[in-house]
Amino acid sequence: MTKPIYVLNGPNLNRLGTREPHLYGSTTLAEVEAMCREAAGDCLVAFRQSNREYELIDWIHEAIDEGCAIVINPAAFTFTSMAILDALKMFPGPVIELHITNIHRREPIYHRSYVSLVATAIIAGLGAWGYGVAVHAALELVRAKAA
Ligand code: DHK
Repeated sequence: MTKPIYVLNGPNLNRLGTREPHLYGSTTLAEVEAMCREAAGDCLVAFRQSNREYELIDWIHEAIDEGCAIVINPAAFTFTSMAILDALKMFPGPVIELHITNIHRREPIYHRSYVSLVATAIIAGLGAWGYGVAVHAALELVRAKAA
C-alpha cells in the first residue's frame, strides 16, 4: 500500500489512559498509535487527534487526496457532526467507524451516530484493541478492492 491509512481521533481522546478508565481503559493514545502502526505493517499510518471539529474535517479532506482508508473515532462528534458526515461522504475508500466502548450499551445520547450513515463498518466495544482490528479490516478491504 503506497497511500497511508488515516487514523483520526476526536475530542478528549488525548486524555486516554486517565479518562474514565472504567469505560475507556488505561491504554494511552500513544499506545493506541503504536498498536495501529504494528497492525498496519508496511502500510504508512497518518495518526491524528484533535479536540477541534474543523481539524478532523481538514484531515478527512487530506485523506480524500492522499489516503487509502480511514479509521475514525469521532468521539462526541459522532453524535453531533453533520460536517464530518458530509466530509466522509467524499472519501472514496473504506471508512471504519471505531468506538472503544459499545456505544449502543450506553446512555441513549450515544446511540445515534451520524458517521454510521456512511461508514463501511463499525467496531464498538473492543476497547483499545479495536483500533488494531479496525486497521487490519481497513487494509483488507483496500487489498480486496485492488485485487
Ligand atoms: C469516545 C468518546 O469520547 C465518547 O464521546 C463516545 C467513544 C464513545 C468511544 O467509545 O471511543 O461516546
